[in-house]
Amino acid sequence: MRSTASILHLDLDAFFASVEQRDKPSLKGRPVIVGGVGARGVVSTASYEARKFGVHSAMATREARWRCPSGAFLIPRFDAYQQSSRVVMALLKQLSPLVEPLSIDEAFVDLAAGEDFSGDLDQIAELVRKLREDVVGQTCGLSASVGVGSSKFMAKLATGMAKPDGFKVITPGSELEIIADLSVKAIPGVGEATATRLARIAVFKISDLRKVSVAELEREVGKAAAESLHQFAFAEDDRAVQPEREAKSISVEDTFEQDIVDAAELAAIVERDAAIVAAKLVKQQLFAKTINVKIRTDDFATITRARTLEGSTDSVQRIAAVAQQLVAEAPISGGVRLLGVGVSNFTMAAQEELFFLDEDTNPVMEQIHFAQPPPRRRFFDTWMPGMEVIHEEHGRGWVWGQGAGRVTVRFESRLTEPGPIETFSTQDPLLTRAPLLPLPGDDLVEPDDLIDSGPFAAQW
Ligand code: TTP
Ligand code: MG
Repeated sequence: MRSTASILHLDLDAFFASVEQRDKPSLKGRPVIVGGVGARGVVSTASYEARKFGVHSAMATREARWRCPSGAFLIPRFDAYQQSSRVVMALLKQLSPLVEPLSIDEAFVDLAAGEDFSGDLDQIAELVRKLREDVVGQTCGLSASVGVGSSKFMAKLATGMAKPDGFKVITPGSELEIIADLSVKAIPGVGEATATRLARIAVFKISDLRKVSVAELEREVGKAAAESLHQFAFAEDDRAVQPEREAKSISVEDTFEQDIVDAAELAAIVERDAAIVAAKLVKQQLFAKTINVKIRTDDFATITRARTLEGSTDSVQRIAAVAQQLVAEAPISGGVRLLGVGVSNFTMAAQEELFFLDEDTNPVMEQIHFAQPPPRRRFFDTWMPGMEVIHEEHGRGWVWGQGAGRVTVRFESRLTEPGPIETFSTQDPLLTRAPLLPLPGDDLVEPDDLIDSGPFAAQW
């Protein structure tokens, strides 16, 4: 913990859903659910309006439809999310060279490394006000919640308290009191499994943790975890903000002569790939935070799934375990034609993961491309709800739904008022996919941030 509130944490509000509401004016103020729309789809996120119906990330889309039948269910548009993410990250880099992205919509900033930072609370409030205003302006309307505190732990906690669309500083000196009554699950890396073990020794709140000895904790959670739990309980957290070295990735992939269906065989291939990737990391003296897999199924859908760790690693076992889990959870019904393992989000020092007890609970980012439909498939399979399209006569719009050879499009965009709905044949030659509209903040993004290096780059 530092003496000033110099660590800032930013997280965009209902990110994917907010981008959709921004780009589809008729969805403003309405429940929007972004995610897989197929029978086995999973919700990526829900707008705050949809959350009132109990819909949340990682819920089966089927259940979400049942809970919120009036919701708009849309597939993710990763290129649009990545565009806005880059703009926000560029704004953060204006505050300080030390920016550590945690996921597509979340980052830490070490304000003390920026110019003229005094730690004065009025100065911080003004800086954050301007930042949040710039996020709205440069992304055409997205809102960010921001937390500031004396450590990463405090800053992220503050963001949680500020959500949605808010700002909160945990003032230096108030840390111990603020966290005392929180559940131990507020501590970074503590999930259900650790919480259950702690409950066995009557530790539920952070203040309970302070009363037990490290020795007693050790018996429940092991040595490394016990020590850091104890430190977090006293708000001791000196973790540095670690900027990414470069926006790069390392990956390896194979295409198989015959589709593979056997899960054990897939797991073995993943392990071999993980070893290759880990060796490259070691050679370059890098550690990766994000592990991803790429799978092409027998129907030519390409699925990429990624998970970001609490820490960073170059361990074969760790990479293999996460990648195997990602493959095991992927919606593969038939055989697998191509399989790849990749890592990205590099740091130069290992950031030790504090808790291995828990299952990996960080969100999985999933992207399914239908860009290469198999020749047998008919053209209309590529019209998915939410896609942006252009009709030569009606202009820009987005796919509302399709079925029985018809596709329904609502003609509106970020630049228009809510617009009318028209229906066409799915084979209408005047209807095509639309390119992204530019954002004011595109100019802030350094060309280097756009370099596409390897098959997994530009994932989000
Ligand atoms: P979050 O920041 O966790 O969620 P959010 O931005 O939608 O909502 P809020 O922060 O206001 O609570 O995740 C950022 C994006 O990452 C989210 O919009 C969609 C994606 N995501 C997934 O794809 N799967 C998941 O399980 C989660 C949690 C997020
Ligand atoms: Mg968010």
